[in-house]
Amino acid sequence: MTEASNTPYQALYHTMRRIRSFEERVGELFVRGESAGSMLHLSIGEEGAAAGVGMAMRDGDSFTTHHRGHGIFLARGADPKRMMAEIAGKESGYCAGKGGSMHIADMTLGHLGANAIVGGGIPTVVGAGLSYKIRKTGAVSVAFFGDGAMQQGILYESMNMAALWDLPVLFCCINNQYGMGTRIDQATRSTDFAARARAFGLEGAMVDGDDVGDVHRVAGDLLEKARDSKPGFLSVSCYRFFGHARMDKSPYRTSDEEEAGRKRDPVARGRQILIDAGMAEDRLDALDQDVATEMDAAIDFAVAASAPDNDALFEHVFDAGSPRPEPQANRLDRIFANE
Ligand SMILES: Cc1ncc(C[n+]2csc(CCOP(=O)(O)OP(=O)(O)O)c2C)c(N)n1
Ligand SMILES: [Mg+2]
Repeated sequence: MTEASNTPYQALYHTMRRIRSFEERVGELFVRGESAGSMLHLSIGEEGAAAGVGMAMRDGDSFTTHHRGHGIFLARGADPKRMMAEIAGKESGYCAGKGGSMHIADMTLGHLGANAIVGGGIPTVVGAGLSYKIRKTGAVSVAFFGDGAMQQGILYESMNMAALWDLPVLFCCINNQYGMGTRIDQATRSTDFAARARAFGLEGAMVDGDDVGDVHRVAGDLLEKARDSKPGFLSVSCYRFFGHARMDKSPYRTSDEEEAGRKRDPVARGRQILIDAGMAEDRLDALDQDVATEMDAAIDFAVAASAPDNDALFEHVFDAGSPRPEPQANRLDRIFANE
């Protein structure tokens, strides 16, 4: 049990396990040649951040994510089948296959959009927060981003405005120690990110992402303050287990470092905490098996789903009635048919 809300620890563990299993199958989707593109950024190792913060949020809260956002969306209630279908570029995906891994959005679940531009999703939550404040909805908007965004000016403009206008906003940095191949200490002289946030007048905290209970408690406190017009900043420290994206074998890291980093495993630690608290291992095994079955069904669904029609490509992109370009695929079909 954590202090900030009554989410049981088992539910936090379950969400982390679902994220881990989902991401493993995203990797599989890619190897099977079924993903839409190769730029798949897995959040394995970061489950404590996604589950801890995501589950401390409430219905009606909103969020944006960076390019490594699958786990955050799952923690906020995403259907893994529709997510996997989106990553496979299929019609039944959240954005009809047009967004893919890095541009998933769903307004009904408060997902205001994943964004591939480092820091790009951050100012959106300031706008959302301003709207909640004016309309007195009681909701909070959370920006999730990586440590790479800590060196982006857009973050500081957004933090300044949120603090100045007392907006119900939380800035959440998932510090996985790397921005692509650059380790954080090669990108900045100061890694005390909370101090930077405090300098802007925000509540600021840093927490270890290995312990999902801690993340959940600290995030819950900051979210309640944000709801009360005291915007905040939380940095969650963790280790990116694998390369930046699926094609990256991390030649810039030693195997010793990776071995040590992967010991910072929030899922393994969560399991051990439940065992220590008296949960039987066979119950945990059964829970893990249920999750595996759920995620197997998600990948099966995505692989079997149909691709969108070529003609659907420009739907929701161009105004209805305006002339649309011809899809390249239609043009190629015509050329090959004439050969
Ligand atoms: C403005 C901008 N600059 C550079 C890039 C290229 N790029 C994509 S991801 C990335 C690293 C991001 O690192 P971080 O924010 O720590 O997120 P992580 O990948 O570690 O989750 C970079 C530099 C980009 N997408 N946008
Ligand atoms: Mg990073």
